[in-house]
Amino acid sequence: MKITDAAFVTSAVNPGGYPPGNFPEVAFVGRSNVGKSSLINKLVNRKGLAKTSSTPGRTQLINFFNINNDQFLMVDLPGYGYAKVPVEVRAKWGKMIEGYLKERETLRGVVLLLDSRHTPTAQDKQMYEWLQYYRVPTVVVATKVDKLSNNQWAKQQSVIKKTLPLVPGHQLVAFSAETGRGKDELLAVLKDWVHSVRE
Ligand SMILES: Nc1nc2c(ncn2[C@@H]2O[C@H](COP(=O)(O)OP(=O)(O)OP(=O)(O)O)[C@@H](O)[C@H]2O)c(=O)[nH]1
Ligand SMILES: [Mg+2]
Repeated sequence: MKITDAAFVTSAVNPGGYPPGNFPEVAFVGRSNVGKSSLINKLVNRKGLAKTSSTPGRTQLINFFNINNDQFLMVDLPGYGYAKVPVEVRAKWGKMIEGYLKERETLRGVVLLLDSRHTPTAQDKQMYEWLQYYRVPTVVVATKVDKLSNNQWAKQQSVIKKTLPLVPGHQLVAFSAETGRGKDELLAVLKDWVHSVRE
Protein backbone atom coordinates (compact mmCIF):
# COMPACT_ATOMS: atom_id res chain seq x y z
CA MET A 1 0.00 0.00 0.00
CA LYS A 2 1.25 3.45 -0.87
CA ILE A 3 0.45 6.38 1.37
CA THR A 4 0.30 9.54 -0.68
CA ASP A 5 -1.65 11.80 1.64
CA ALA A 6 -2.20 12.14 5.39
CA ALA A 7 -4.13 14.83 7.22
CA PHE A 8 -5.12 15.44 10.82
CA VAL A 9 -8.90 15.16 11.27
CA THR A 10 -9.69 15.76 14.93
CA SER A 11 -8.92 14.91 18.56
CA ALA A 12 -11.48 13.36 20.87
CA VAL A 13 -11.87 12.21 24.47
CA ASN A 14 -15.16 10.35 24.03
CA PRO A 15 -17.41 8.90 21.30
CA GLY A 16 -19.24 12.22 20.95
CA GLY A 17 -16.02 13.71 19.67
CA TYR A 18 -15.17 10.99 17.13
CA PRO A 19 -15.49 11.86 13.46
CA PRO A 20 -18.38 10.11 11.64
CA GLY A 21 -17.62 6.40 11.14
CA ASN A 22 -17.51 6.60 7.37
CA PHE A 23 -14.19 4.92 6.68
CA PRO A 24 -12.24 1.87 7.83
CA GLU A 25 -9.97 2.55 10.81
CA VAL A 26 -6.68 1.18 12.08
CA ALA A 27 -5.69 2.06 15.65
CA PHE A 28 -2.29 2.20 17.35
CA VAL A 29 -2.02 1.36 21.03
CA GLY A 30 0.80 0.86 23.50
CA ARG A 31 2.39 2.24 26.60
CA SER A 32 3.40 5.82 26.86
CA ASN A 33 6.64 6.69 25.04
CA VAL A 34 6.75 3.36 23.15
CA GLY A 35 6.86 5.21 19.81
CA LYS A 36 3.24 5.27 18.54
CA SER A 37 3.35 8.77 17.11
CA SER A 38 6.82 8.23 15.59
CA LEU A 39 5.61 5.04 13.92
CA ILE A 40 2.59 6.79 12.41
CA ASN A 41 4.79 9.59 11.11
CA LYS A 42 7.17 7.06 9.54
CA LEU A 43 4.34 5.14 7.88
CA VAL A 44 2.93 8.29 6.30
CA ASN A 45 6.30 9.96 5.64
CA ARG A 46 5.38 13.09 7.55
CA LYS A 47 7.70 14.05 10.39
CA GLY A 48 5.38 16.29 12.36
CA LEU A 49 1.93 14.86 11.65
CA ALA A 50 1.52 13.06 14.99
CA LYS A 51 3.19 14.96 17.83
CA THR A 52 6.14 13.09 19.31
CA SER A 53 7.96 13.82 22.54
CA SER A 54 10.65 12.39 24.77
CA THR A 55 8.33 13.26 27.68
CA PRO A 56 6.02 10.28 28.28
CA GLY A 57 2.29 10.87 28.27
CA ARG A 58 2.34 13.42 25.50
CA THR A 59 -0.62 12.13 23.51
CA GLN A 60 -3.55 12.52 25.91
CA LEU A 61 -6.32 12.45 23.34
CA ILE A 62 -7.53 10.12 20.63
CA ASN A 63 -6.15 11.60 17.42
CA PHE A 64 -7.66 10.73 14.03
CA PHE A 65 -5.75 11.04 10.75
CA ASN A 66 -7.28 10.71 7.29
CA ILE A 67 -5.11 8.63 4.95
CA ASN A 68 -5.14 8.92 1.15
CA ASN A 69 -8.14 11.25 1.01
CA ASP A 70 -10.78 9.05 2.64
CA GLN A 71 -9.25 5.61 2.02
CA PHE A 72 -9.02 4.94 5.77
CA LEU A 73 -8.25 6.60 9.12
CA MET A 74 -5.30 6.02 11.42
CA VAL A 75 -6.07 6.48 15.11
CA ASP A 76 -3.36 7.38 17.63
CA LEU A 77 -4.60 6.30 21.06
CA PRO A 78 -3.25 7.80 24.30
CA GLY A 79 -0.37 5.82 25.80
CA TYR A 80 -1.08 3.78 28.93
CA GLY A 81 1.13 2.88 31.85
CA TYR A 82 2.78 6.17 32.62
CA ALA A 83 3.42 5.98 36.36
CA LYS A 84 3.71 9.70 37.08
CA VAL A 85 0.17 10.45 35.99
CA PRO A 86 -2.39 10.76 38.83
CA VAL A 87 -4.54 7.67 39.36
CA GLU A 88 -7.78 9.34 38.27
CA VAL A 89 -6.20 10.57 35.04
CA ARG A 90 -4.85 7.09 34.36
CA ALA A 91 -8.32 5.61 34.89
CA LYS A 92 -9.75 8.16 32.46
CA TRP A 93 -7.18 7.17 29.81
CA GLY A 94 -8.01 3.50 30.30
CA LYS A 95 -11.69 4.25 29.76
CA MET A 96 -10.89 6.35 26.72
CA ILE A 97 -8.91 3.54 25.10
CA GLU A 98 -11.35 0.81 26.08
CA GLY A 99 -14.37 2.84 24.98
CA TYR A 100 -12.85 3.36 21.57
CA LEU A 101 -11.77 -0.25 21.02
CA LYS A 102 -15.03 -1.72 22.19
CA GLU A 103 -17.50 0.56 20.46
CA ARG A 104 -15.95 1.70 17.23
CA GLU A 105 -17.69 -0.25 14.51
CA THR A 106 -15.39 0.85 11.72
CA LEU A 107 -12.30 -0.48 13.54
CA ARG A 108 -10.61 -3.09 11.32
CA GLY A 109 -7.50 -3.82 13.32
CA VAL A 110 -5.15 -2.73 16.08
CA VAL A 111 -1.39 -2.36 16.01
CA LEU A 112 -0.10 -3.15 19.52
CA LEU A 113 3.29 -1.54 20.09
CA LEU A 114 5.87 -2.92 22.52
CA ASP A 115 9.36 -1.61 23.22
CA SER A 116 11.74 -4.15 21.65
CA ARG A 117 14.18 -3.71 24.54
CA HIS A 118 11.78 -4.57 27.34
CA THR A 119 9.77 -7.51 28.61
CA PRO A 120 6.06 -6.81 28.02
CA THR A 121 4.41 -5.32 31.13
CA ALA A 122 1.29 -6.57 32.89
CA GLN A 123 -0.66 -3.84 31.09
CA ASP A 124 0.74 -4.91 27.71
CA LYS A 125 -0.37 -8.46 28.42
CA GLN A 126 -3.78 -7.25 29.54
CA MET A 127 -4.24 -5.15 26.42
CA TYR A 128 -3.27 -8.08 24.22
CA GLU A 129 -5.68 -10.42 26.00
CA TRP A 130 -8.40 -7.87 25.71
CA LEU A 131 -7.90 -7.52 21.96
CA GLN A 132 -8.26 -11.28 21.63
CA TYR A 133 -11.34 -11.33 23.83
CA TYR A 134 -13.07 -8.83 21.55
CA ARG A 135 -11.67 -10.56 18.44
CA VAL A 136 -9.98 -7.47 17.11
CA PRO A 137 -7.46 -8.35 14.39
CA THR A 138 -4.05 -7.55 15.87
CA VAL A 139 -0.44 -7.20 14.83
CA VAL A 140 2.29 -6.81 17.43
CA VAL A 141 5.09 -4.38 16.65
CA ALA A 142 8.38 -4.17 18.54
CA THR A 143 9.58 -0.57 18.34
CA LYS A 144 13.03 1.08 18.50
CA VAL A 145 14.72 -2.05 17.20
CA ASP A 146 17.59 0.15 15.94
CA LYS A 147 18.73 0.26 19.56
CA LEU A 148 19.43 -3.51 19.60
CA SER A 149 22.05 -5.66 17.91
CA ASN A 150 20.79 -8.59 15.84
CA ASN A 151 21.74 -10.91 18.67
CA GLN A 152 19.91 -8.88 21.28
CA TRP A 153 16.84 -8.70 19.07
CA ALA A 154 16.85 -12.46 18.55
CA LYS A 155 16.80 -12.89 22.33
CA GLN A 156 14.16 -10.21 22.93
CA GLN A 157 11.97 -11.69 20.24
CA SER A 158 11.64 -14.94 22.18
CA VAL A 159 11.11 -13.06 25.46
CA ILE A 160 8.25 -11.09 23.89
CA LYS A 161 6.69 -14.17 22.27
CA LYS A 162 6.85 -16.12 25.50
CA THR A 163 5.69 -13.34 27.82
CA LEU A 164 2.58 -12.17 25.93
CA PRO A 165 2.25 -15.07 24.89
CA LEU A 166 1.99 -14.42 21.15
CA VAL A 167 -0.93 -16.25 19.56
CA PRO A 168 -0.18 -18.44 16.52
CA GLY A 169 -1.18 -16.49 13.43
CA HIS A 170 -0.28 -13.12 14.95
CA GLN A 171 2.71 -11.40 13.40
CA LEU A 172 5.51 -9.82 15.42
CA VAL A 173 7.08 -7.05 13.35
CA ALA A 174 10.46 -5.53 14.20
CA PHE A 175 10.16 -1.80 13.61
CA SER A 176 12.35 1.29 13.66
CA ALA A 177 11.14 4.82 13.03
CA GLU A 178 14.81 5.74 12.57
CA THR A 179 15.71 3.29 9.80
CA GLY A 180 12.28 2.40 8.41
CA ARG A 181 12.77 -1.29 9.20
CA GLY A 182 9.41 -3.09 9.29
CA LYS A 183 7.54 -0.35 7.48
CA ASP A 184 6.65 -2.33 4.35
CA GLU A 185 5.71 -5.40 6.40
CA LEU A 186 3.34 -3.34 8.52
CA LEU A 187 1.83 -1.50 5.56
CA ALA A 188 1.02 -4.89 3.99
CA VAL A 189 -0.98 -5.83 7.11
CA LEU A 190 -2.80 -2.49 7.11
CA LYS A 191 -3.69 -2.94 3.46
CA ASP A 192 -5.34 -6.30 4.18
CA TRP A 193 -7.31 -4.82 7.06
CA VAL A 194 -8.51 -1.82 5.11
CA HIS A 195 -9.88 -4.15 2.43
CA SER A 196 -11.35 -6.58 4.95
CA VAL A 197 -14.84 -6.86 6.36
CA ARG A 198 -15.11 -7.50 10.10
CA GLU A 199 -17.78 -9.85 11.40
N1 LIG B 1 15.90 5.25 18.44
C1 LIG B 1 14.59 5.31 18.26
N2 LIG B 1 13.85 6.19 18.98
C2 LIG B 1 12.50 6.21 18.80
C3 LIG B 1 11.85 5.35 17.87
N3 LIG B 1 10.53 5.60 17.92
C4 LIG B 1 10.35 6.57 18.84
N4 LIG B 1 11.52 6.96 19.38
C5 LIG B 1 11.71 7.99 20.42
O1 LIG B 1 10.93 7.66 21.55
C6 LIG B 1 10.33 8.82 22.15
C7 LIG B 1 8.82 8.66 22.22
O2 LIG B 1 8.28 8.59 20.92
P1 LIG B 1 6.75 8.95 20.62
O3 LIG B 1 6.52 8.57 19.19
O4 LIG B 1 6.42 10.33 21.03
O5 LIG B 1 6.01 7.91 21.59
P2 LIG B 1 4.45 7.76 21.89
O6 LIG B 1 4.19 6.31 22.08
O7 LIG B 1 3.65 8.44 20.86
O8 LIG B 1 4.33 8.49 23.31
P3 LIG B 1 3.01 9.10 24.03
O9 LIG B 1 2.28 9.90 23.01
O10 LIG B 1 3.57 9.88 25.13
O11 LIG B 1 2.21 7.93 24.50
C8 LIG B 1 10.78 10.00 21.27
O12 LIG B 1 11.92 10.59 21.89
C9 LIG B 1 11.15 9.34 19.95
O13 LIG B 1 12.10 10.05 19.23
C10 LIG B 1 12.68 4.44 17.10
O14 LIG B 1 12.22 3.64 16.29
N5 LIG B 1 14.02 4.47 17.35
MG1 LIG C 1 2.22 9.91 21.01
